[in-house]
Amino acid sequence: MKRVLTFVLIIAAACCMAEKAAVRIDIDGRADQIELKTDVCQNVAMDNPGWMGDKKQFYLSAMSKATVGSYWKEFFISFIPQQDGKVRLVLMGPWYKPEKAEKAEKNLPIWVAYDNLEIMGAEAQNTDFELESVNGVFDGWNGDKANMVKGASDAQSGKNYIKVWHNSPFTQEITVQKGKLVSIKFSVKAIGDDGVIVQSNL
Ligand SMILES: [Ca+2]
Repeated sequence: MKRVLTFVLIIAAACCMAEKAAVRIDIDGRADQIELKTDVCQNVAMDNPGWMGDKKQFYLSAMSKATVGSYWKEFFISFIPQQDGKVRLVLMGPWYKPEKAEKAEKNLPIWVAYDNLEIMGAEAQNTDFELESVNGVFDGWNGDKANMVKGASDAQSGKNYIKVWHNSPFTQEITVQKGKLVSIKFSVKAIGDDGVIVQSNL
């Protein structure tokens, strides 16, 4: 009976995952000890997260206020670095574990797609994911090649974008300046369970 119930719970969790898709972007300034202060955001709440403890002033975490659907939606975040240096931009999905999951169980994938980042006030590369480097990953980015979506008719801009989840992000180091506002406009949509693209915008 218990096995059957567990199976039912797993199926129930899998069916709901695409509906739980949300923006999760972190800005990590710990390596260069760059303090980060949040500024204006749209459709997203961003702060220095308490779970980062005594490093939280070097870290920002942004989550969308509502879930995102299978159509592209635009978001905006901005922050002010308090020192010169590099910060790591981390594009991922929300942390998720079903309420009834055992403590030892790992969090589960909620896949989210990102495209067409417009970054002002910082030096960044290939923010539309249209350029590929010699090692086969989108130029300027670190991430799993399997998370690259190429030649897609449903890209928000161009032909490429990325799909990521909490434990499989795409990241890039961007160069920032003390006191200079950094703003990032970007588009996000949900991807089906298991990272499968279920619906196009066309
Ligand atoms: Ca693109």
